[in-house]
Amino acid sequence: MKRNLVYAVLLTAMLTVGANAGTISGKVAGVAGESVIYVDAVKGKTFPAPAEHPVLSQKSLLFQPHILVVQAGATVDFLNSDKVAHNVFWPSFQQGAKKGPGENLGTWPQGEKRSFKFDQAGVAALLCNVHPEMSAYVVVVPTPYYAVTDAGGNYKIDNVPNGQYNVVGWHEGAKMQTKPVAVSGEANADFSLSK
Ligand SMILES: [Cu+2]
Repeated sequence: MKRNLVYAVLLTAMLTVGANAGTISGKVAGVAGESVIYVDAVKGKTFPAPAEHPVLSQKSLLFQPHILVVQAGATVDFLNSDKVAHNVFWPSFQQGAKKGPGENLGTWPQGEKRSFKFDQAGVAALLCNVHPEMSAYVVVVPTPYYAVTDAGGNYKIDNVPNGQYNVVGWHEGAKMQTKPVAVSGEANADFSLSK
């Protein structure tokens, strides 16, 4: 009898946890290639900086990946995997409509890396001053609730606490778009992005 009661309490607790979070999914139209969709803020919550260092390589004369999404506070390792020297710089750091100063991390040879901590949300458009055709983006998002679209433009963000949010759609060639989304179970937000 006592044991059944414990099970009942546990089951209720598990169901309650599940019911307090949902998903945001949808489709991004109007653009080709990856878009980044993220929850802009969660009221009353701050998120600790992730401990792991995502890697953005310079490999085969490309930045890989082309779009790296990290949470604010993350340190990114820029690793040169080519036989030639590469440079990494970004002329500015875009935060919404505001343009902050950029950075130049310098130029370094094969096998070496430089690290940079992205404290604030925003977008760094990376360039290499040795190879003008190289370009990439570090998209620094303010919450752990983000996703990158698949080849069909679809995305899904899991485990979003129930609540009311602004969800942002970003694409390298388009204007950012923000949509209000209410999460209570499964929520949908489609975007149509353009220049
Ligand atoms: Cu280069």
